[in-house]
Amino acid sequence: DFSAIYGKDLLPDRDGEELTQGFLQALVNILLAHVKTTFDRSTKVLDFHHPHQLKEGLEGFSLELPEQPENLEQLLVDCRDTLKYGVKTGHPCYFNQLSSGLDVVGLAGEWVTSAANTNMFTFEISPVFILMEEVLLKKMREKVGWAHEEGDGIFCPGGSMSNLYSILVARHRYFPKTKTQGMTCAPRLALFTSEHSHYSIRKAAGVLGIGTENVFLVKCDKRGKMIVSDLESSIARAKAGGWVPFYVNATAGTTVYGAFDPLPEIADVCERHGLWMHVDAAWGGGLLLSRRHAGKLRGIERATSVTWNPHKLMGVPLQCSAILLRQKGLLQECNQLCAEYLFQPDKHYDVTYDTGDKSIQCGRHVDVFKLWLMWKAKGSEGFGCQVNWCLENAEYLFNKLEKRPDFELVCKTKPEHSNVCFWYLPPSIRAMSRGPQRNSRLHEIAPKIKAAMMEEGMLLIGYQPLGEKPNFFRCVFSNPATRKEDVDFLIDGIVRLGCD
Ligand code: ABU
Repeated sequence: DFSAIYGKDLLPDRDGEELTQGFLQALVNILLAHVKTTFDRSTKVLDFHHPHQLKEGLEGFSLELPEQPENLEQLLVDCRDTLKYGVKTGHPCYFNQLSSGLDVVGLAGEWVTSAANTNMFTFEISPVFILMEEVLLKKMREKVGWAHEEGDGIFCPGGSMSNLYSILVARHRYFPKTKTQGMTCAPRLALFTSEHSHYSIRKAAGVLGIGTENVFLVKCDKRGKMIVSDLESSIARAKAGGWVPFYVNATAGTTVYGAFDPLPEIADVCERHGLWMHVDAAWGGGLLLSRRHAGKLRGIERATSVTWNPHKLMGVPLQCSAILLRQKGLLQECNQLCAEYLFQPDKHYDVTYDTGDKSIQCGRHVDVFKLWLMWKAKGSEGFGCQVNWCLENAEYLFNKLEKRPDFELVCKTKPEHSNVCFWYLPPSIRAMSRGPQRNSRLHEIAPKIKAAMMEEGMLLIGYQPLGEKPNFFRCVFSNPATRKEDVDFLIDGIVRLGCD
């Protein structure tokens, strides 16, 4: 019982050792219970409460901060309740986001990282983690197909940041004076990305002062793949209009459809026009570890930079994202500012390992250890099997839905990734003929089912509209805990909640 014990009684308090051990063991018990229930199919994915309900406080769980310290018993209750009212993203029936699952070794890695509580800016304070980052970046570049080049890269907070790095470094490569003089010394730059690509490309153009209006959105075919002839004509249109094209983003695994852009053809275009070719493989990068599926990224080896998120398909705990560069030195040159208080050149060790100045951040979280530990635990082969399993689940769902009259697939062809997009058609919709009226009714179905799903809590799946298409469900598989029985449960759940 910790009701008479306070934070000040723990280490470094002189007599705090035993209490610290007791408190942390009690916490570990809470965490273990969370891990166990995460994989328990009879438990809910979420215990939904509206924001105002959580803010008002629930059964002794208050978000308000006190003036006086609270005892450790209360803190343990708060830890338990924080997990209770959160979402179990590792639950086998959590299909909501590209990142899901709860890898136990990855979790152990995260705990070790938190206990180490250090920063990635210098070798001086992160000797082991800095070298692990080097090892991981090299391994990932090898998987991309750059084994024989020196290359570079950095782990950063998420795919959007990785994509931002790619544009920043590309601009530096062609217009290095922008580092010191800003956009006044650059022409009107144009960059190209498909209409199905991630919004982070446009966001980065805004952040970097290039401007979102200078991002040309290239058309996609009905499977969501970039149409290369439209890329060619967009480049020609930009040049004719006075823009200077410098960068093309190709996507390997689009966010909604999971489509792969035709990388070899895009590489040909980039070569012909002397453009930087980036591949956003945030979602698709994991396929490089699968012998069965790696061929879907053929052509990635011709890219100049690659975004790859191990926290997505590889199931590494959030967050873990890398930007990989084919050419060494550019990242440093682009971002280095040599702050004397951190990056002293006269340290007694090889200061090229003070890699923090390559980053646009100062402080940088250690995101590498959990990935390194998981790679040790699984090997590349194990990651490959995990990826295959996720794609088998997607194929199972696709095959089931294809045969059912109460569901309609958005893409009729077998999924290349683990995304399966579909509409549920309740009887009232099935009775309607196709057209705008049916579409506007159909648009309301997925949000209604999702609302009921959240209130009930047994499943979670996302939906969105896309272009002219009314709201449809997107099921994504990245959780190795998910089995065929969970896919069946998903289908039955949607029918149960949506049938009119
Ligand atoms: N790029 C963020 C992924 C969003 C999602 O999980 O759908």
